[in-house]
Amino acid sequence: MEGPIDLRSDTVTKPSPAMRQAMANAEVGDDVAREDPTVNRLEALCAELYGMEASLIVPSGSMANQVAIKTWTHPGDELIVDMNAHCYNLESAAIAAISGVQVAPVEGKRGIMTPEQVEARIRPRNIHHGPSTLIAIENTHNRGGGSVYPVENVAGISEVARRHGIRLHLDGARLLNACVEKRLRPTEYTRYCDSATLCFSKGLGCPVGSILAGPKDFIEQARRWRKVFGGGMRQAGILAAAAIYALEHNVERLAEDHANARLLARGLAAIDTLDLSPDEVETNMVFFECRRTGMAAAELKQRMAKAGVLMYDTAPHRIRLVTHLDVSREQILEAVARFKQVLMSV
Ligand code: TLP
Repeated sequence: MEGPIDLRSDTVTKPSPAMRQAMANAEVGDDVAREDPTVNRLEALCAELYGMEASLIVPSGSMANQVAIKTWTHPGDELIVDMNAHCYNLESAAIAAISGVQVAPVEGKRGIMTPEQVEARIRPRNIHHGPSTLIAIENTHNRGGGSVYPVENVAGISEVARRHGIRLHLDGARLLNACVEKRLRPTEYTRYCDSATLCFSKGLGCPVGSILAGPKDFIEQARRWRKVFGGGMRQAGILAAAAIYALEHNVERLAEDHANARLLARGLAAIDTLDLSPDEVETNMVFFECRRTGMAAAELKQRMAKAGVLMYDTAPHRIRLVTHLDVSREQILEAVARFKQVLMSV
């Protein structure tokens, strides 16, 4: 087996020869002038996929979320999110730095908030408070363990949002993982949301690119903020071609990543000193606690790297492993075997 088994993230996937071919063949133009036919095709396709009026290509999932937050809010507003949300924890404090918005965090269960929890965080409209103007949910939820939002929760949160005149944004970086797992169309989630994202450079295997979808006038304003952020791209059709290729070829196969994650979780759960419940693995992420190995997560990560298995530590005793299209079932079994070797030699 060549090279390390890279389970750090599905962001590490590399474009396949066929995807590169699609990129090489892309018809391109200047997308800032809206003249790139392949970008225009991707944006139309994604608007349709999400059942929304329009969509906008951006370089990253972080930019998709932050452009959405900037477009929906004003400085001094409040955004209600789960306390472990990516947009709040892992986007370099952009909510504060770029939008001047304060976060009202909710303690969700595996990243999933209930409508009641969200409603309890909505500020009364008076001089002492910044208005709650936006709610953001994440599906699948990264730090929640790759958890899938139940449609009832999304519907309930949307009902609360509408009743209070608040917008609902969906960080759908991995929405297609949720859809493939639950056999749902994306619109069964997005119909409840005012805006939603999708990332192509995660499980879908593209080198760069995300999409932000929403109503036409929102996307027009978002297009301006994208330019302000420095995200206006020129011959981006090369990237859009990869995304179109991924939508055509790499969606259904996400089920293989989920099966591999379950296999990995069962293998790791059989190791006495690792704490995890395979039942909690819903999509392509596996988290475990390593306290009983006697090692901090950073040390275990280093030892495993030496043994040729890469992963991220996400807390002092917590490790995350992610399956994706560049790791095979065989490599998953090999990774479990290497965990056993490393932990037996401690
Ligand atoms: N997540 C990355 C890292 O930032 C942790 C990963 O390896 O999982 N939303 C969600 C739910 C994400 O998981 C990520 C990336 C993003 C947004 C941001 O996407 P990028 O990295 O393209 O800015």
